[in-house]
Amino acid sequence: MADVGEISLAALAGGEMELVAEALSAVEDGQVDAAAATAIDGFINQLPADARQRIGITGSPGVGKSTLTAVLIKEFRDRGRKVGVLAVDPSSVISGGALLGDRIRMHEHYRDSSVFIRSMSARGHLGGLSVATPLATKVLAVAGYSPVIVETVGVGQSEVEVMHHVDTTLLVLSPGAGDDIQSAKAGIMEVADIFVINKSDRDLAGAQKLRQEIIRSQEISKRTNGWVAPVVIVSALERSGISELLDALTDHQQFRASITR
Ligand SMILES: Nc1nc2c(ncn2[C@@H]2O[C@H](COP(=O)(O)OP(=O)(O)OP(=O)(O)O)[C@@H](O)[C@H]2O)c(=O)[nH]1
Ligand SMILES: [Mg+2]
Repeated sequence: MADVGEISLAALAGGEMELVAEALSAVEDGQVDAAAATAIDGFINQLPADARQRIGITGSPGVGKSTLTAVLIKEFRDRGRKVGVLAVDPSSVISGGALLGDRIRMHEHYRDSSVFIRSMSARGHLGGLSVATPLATKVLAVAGYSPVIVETVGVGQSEVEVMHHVDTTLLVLSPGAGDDIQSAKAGIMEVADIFVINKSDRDLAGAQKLRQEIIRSQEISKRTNGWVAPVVIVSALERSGISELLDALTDHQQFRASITR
């Protein structure tokens, strides 16, 4: 079987954290050739759908992506799942203070070997993070992590690109702060499978108003595949609305399964 860097797929499937870390470094350094990538795809395609679920989380800086990620980690851990997290910052090659802060925030899961958190950089990778990240999500899937949550920083073009390689994209918004749909960057609204309006604890009326705006814009531009992205109001801080969000994730997963069958 092909290797990821120095590591065989069989060893990687054993899920040992040190091997996973090493394999991810090989991905970042561009050491995974086409044959290995094909072998990884072959391995993953045998897995049942819920053993290779990938969730993307995007949205403006400070909107609450990392807080929400931490909440989702806990929910999936409670369900006995192994959770992988990739924090991706396409704008900087060196992972900066923000990502470090995220790691500390997710610290309650640090000693839990069933949670693997990694800040991604595209060190030597030709094609950058939009190539390295999808491969990294697959490496985590081989190692038994599902879901793999990909959090991006910001909502630029490379984030949109990264989100094309996950199964379900959450676009996190918050009421006020000029974060209405008019100011959302082109392309990002289209990529959302689920809209998450966070920080509703601060402004519930604003959150409801934003939900109406999104629903109205969806009536104007319908998706070609028939999926109408639900709009879920949450507070990651107070952990409210989370079961609705998990229901929406399940619905979208089932929808995907029904159209690819
Ligand atoms: N009131 C309130 N504050 C929140 C909520 N979710 C997150 N915050 C706060 O918003 C700030 C930013 O949260 P993060 O989770 O770091 O946001 P982020 O989107 O990951 O930020 P970047 O990674 O820097 O783009 C923190 O101070 C959080 O405590 C929420 O539901 N309600
Ligand atoms: Mg963050």
